[in-house]
Amino acid sequence: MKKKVALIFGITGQDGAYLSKFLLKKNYIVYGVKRRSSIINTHRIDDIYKDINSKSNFILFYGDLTDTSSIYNLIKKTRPNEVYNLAAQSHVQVSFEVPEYSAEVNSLGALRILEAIKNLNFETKVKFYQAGSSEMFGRTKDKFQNEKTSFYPASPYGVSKCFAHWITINYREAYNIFACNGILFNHESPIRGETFVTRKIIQGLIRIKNGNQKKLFLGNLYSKRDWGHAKDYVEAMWKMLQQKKPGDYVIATGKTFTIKDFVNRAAKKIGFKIKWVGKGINEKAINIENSKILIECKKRYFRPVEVEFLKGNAQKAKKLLKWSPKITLDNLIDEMIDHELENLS
Ligand code: NAP
Ligand code: G4F
Repeated sequence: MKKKVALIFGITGQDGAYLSKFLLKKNYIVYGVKRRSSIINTHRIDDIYKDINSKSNFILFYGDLTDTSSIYNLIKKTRPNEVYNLAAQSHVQVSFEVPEYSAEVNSLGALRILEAIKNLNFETKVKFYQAGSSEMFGRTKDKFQNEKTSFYPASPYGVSKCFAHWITINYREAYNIFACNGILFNHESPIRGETFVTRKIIQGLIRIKNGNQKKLFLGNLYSKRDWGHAKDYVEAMWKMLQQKKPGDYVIATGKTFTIKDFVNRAAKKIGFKIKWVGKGINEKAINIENSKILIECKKRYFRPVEVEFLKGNAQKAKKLLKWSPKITLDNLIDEMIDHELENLS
């Protein structure tokens, strides 16, 4: 049987790496789009090249979501059955500093891919996955967010993802493209970017434990996030594209925790006994064993507007995709700690 072909934008990112491995196991040919950078940026997928069985089905090309011709040429050249748009300026706080660039990549990038799929008009329909985000719910007051919850984005990133979401629906309805939006809640892993809060906390605490860092500086400790594992979430992306009809799906665990809860769990597992003192920007975590400050809050890590509360309801995915998360928050934290310790040794 002819192998299916997937083209992944954002292959060098966290989800790109997990999705590549997932699809290669399913016997796909995986083409990935990486952007040019001044240092090698493929560390998350380098292990695929070391695996002799995967190597020949895994090919990378240069391209960029800000470059229409590269997108068009790559889709034309690779003739994919499935296109996954995982590429983005994905950091919410950074999007306040580079709002125009964030919109250029996250909003217009999705449009450029859809335009290429529409104009190339291959005989075999190309299926399209758009990486949407729970950030689109932003300042919602709903206690659980599902596919019917109204968007109220609270950052240039969130707004840019709303455009991508709606343009995906628009191209599905206007041009009958098999296009799906995943509305994914936060998902983490040992290869999560180092400036996202979960990885930052675990890396920081382990460095302090080993005497390589003095303190960890954080921002808002009281926002709540619904954290899952990237490995579970890429499976949901694939499942969306295997359905008879295209649709939009919330992917979440349905559980929510504060940043402080996450710190407490991670600190305990790493072997710290901590107590919290002070309030607001002056709140600190103290290491009980030596009375030293372990964590402090810093103004620069607070956002101009915060998404205070995210908790997803993934009942639709459970029912139609037969998807539910397998990895718990505690298992995720254990895996992230083990990975960090392994890296150090
Ligand atoms: P990530 O680790 O930040 O990866 C983003 C990827 O996009 C990287 O490969 C990056 O390349 C690439 N990229 C950035 N700008 C690009 C451009 N102009 N042209 C081409 N590629 C570009 O993000 P992730 O956590 O894997 O998330 C994947 C997608 O899901 C993103 O769209 C994100 O916004 C969305 N999402 C993530 C979460 C989450 O919790 N992880 C939740 C909801 C939605 P470099 O490696 O060169 O930087
Ligand atoms: O880890 P974060 O930066 O993730 P955030 O903002 O929720 O965005 C991530 O998840 C979205 C899905 O909802 C994705 F679409 C997006 O691409 C990205 O993957 O921050 C989580 C929370 C925030 O409330 C933030 O204010 O942690 C708080 N926080 C507190 N101190 C911090 C810090 N966040 C970061 N990055 N760094 C801090 O020092």
